[in-house]
Amino acid sequence: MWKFLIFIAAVPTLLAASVGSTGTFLATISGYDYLKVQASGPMTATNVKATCEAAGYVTPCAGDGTCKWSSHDGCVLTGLTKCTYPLDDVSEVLCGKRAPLCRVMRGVYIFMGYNWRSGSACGVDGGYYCSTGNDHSDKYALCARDTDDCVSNPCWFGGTCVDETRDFSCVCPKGFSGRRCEIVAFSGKCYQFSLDALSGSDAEQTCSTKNGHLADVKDGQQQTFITDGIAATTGASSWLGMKLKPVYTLTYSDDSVSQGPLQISAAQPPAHCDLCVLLNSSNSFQAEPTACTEQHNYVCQSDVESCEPNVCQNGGNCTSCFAESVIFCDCPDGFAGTLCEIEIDECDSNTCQNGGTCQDDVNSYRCRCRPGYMGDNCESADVDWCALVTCPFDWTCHDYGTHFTCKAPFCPDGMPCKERGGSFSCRAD
Ligand SMILES: [Ca+2]
Ligand SMILES: [Ca+2]
Repeated sequence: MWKFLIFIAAVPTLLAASVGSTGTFLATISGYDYLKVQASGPMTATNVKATCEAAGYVTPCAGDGTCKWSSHDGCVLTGLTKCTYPLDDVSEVLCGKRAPLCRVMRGVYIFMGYNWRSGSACGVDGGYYCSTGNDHSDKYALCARDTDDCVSNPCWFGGTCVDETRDFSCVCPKGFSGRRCEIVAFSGKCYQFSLDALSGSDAEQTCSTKNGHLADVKDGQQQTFITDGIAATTGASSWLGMKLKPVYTLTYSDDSVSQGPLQISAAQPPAHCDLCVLLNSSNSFQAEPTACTEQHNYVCQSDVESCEPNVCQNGGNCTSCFAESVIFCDCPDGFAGTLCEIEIDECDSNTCQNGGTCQDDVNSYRCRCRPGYMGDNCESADVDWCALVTCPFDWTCHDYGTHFTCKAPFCPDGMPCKERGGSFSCRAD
């Protein structure tokens, strides 16, 4: 038992070492971390590459795809740009200087393909740059690893972030959509919380190109939803689709006069003719009249409509918003996925116990139990009741799984013979 536990505990340590905790971190440049890793043997291109790969990293190419020394197999175009002095991209971020002037870069060699100076790597060494790697041993290899793009928690509303190469994607909860799960259906409307800040009129324009408009607030529930939504995403002040007309009449985006619950904060409105309405983050998201020329985040709103055609599979109910740029599929029980394309495997979670086999069905499962077990999940022992009792006279025992009865030929139909306190009688209950 202890050996088993110790083995399990050791695995994460070994894994961590092989997928990139070795070396010294140097800098992060456009989605890649750069590290220097101790090498052993002559600083050839082959050795630099082998050192990076053994540490679980990739081998960055010197320069971009047009660079003569990058046009070889074996390296990854990570975004370095300086072909002739390929270590300068890193040193400039690290030290603000070229590589020979940056102490941490001393002895660092970069892969140059297999044809530069007989397969050498290029390094900063002994006052030379590029120093010929074939003539030096046991220095450092420049390696790179894709950064974790999920570190900043880019997915909103509980979306799950998936790290990708220089990018991320979000798996959104049901009822949410968009690159960062920023589009939400609520009470017959769709809302999109913006990722950027624009002037009031530009924000209005952006919403209308998506066949929507800046969000109005027409009831208290909607106001709470929008305020909570902003707080859960950007947390930034956001434009609403309402205007304050002289003399302080609040109107909706269709120019009708507001009847809703939105109260403009008591703060004195600034003296502008053109006043937009902002939910101010620094004032508990109270509505405030603000010059439309200011740049703020915003919330777009669109009606929820049915889809034409229905692209949801397996009988899913399809709704769309923002001119069908967003599709929501409401899946029947037992189905999942953006388009209800996944038939959920109810056997996935080891539902059948005691070695029972599971058969998946639509929104259900069945367990086939091994001999000696019973129950929906084979969770209970199948007691052989008839082996435990002796029925009196020539009555026969019937095992019903959870109970037994002794049946006598002379009990009337529907009245089995039952035991109570050691004596038997025909009873209907
Ligand atoms: Ca990444
Ligand atoms: Ca199923």
